[in-house]
Amino acid sequence: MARILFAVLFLTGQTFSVNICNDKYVMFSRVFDYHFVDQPLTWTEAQTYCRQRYVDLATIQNSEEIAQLLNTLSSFGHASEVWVGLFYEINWAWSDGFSGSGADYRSWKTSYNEPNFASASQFCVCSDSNGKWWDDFCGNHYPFLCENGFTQSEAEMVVFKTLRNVC
Ligand SMILES: [Ca+2]
Repeated sequence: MARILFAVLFLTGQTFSVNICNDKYVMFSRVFDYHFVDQPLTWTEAQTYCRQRYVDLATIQNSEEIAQLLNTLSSFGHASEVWVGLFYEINWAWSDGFSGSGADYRSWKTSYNEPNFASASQFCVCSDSNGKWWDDFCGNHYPFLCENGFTQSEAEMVVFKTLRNVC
């Protein structure tokens, strides 16, 4: 069982570690794909939609996932902005709570001086069809990108349940 799980988790390149039986296990996390939802909603409404039907709004942790995002959007012929899971609340954070390797990856649209917290009230993040991000008003309505699969915490729980009888 554990071997199968590790094989599945190995499909991504990102790691996290868990401590079980006084041993430290380095795990591969976040097996997922993106789902484009062509329905303009506020960021919070989009978050609720993704959590009800998939896992959460999309987390993006490296340039390969930017490429995956762009492939998803182009496959739908979508060439404008979408909400992703990044938001600001004291610090930047991902909607799914992901905090592992790559959680601090950013693809800001620096040519527009983003993020600029315009009007001191832009706390939710859009990506354009080139994979560049900016902060925007959370109450704006945009299509959005959900993710489906294991989040880090879910993967940790599966690994823990799999290994705890080994001790
Ligand atoms: Ca902005």
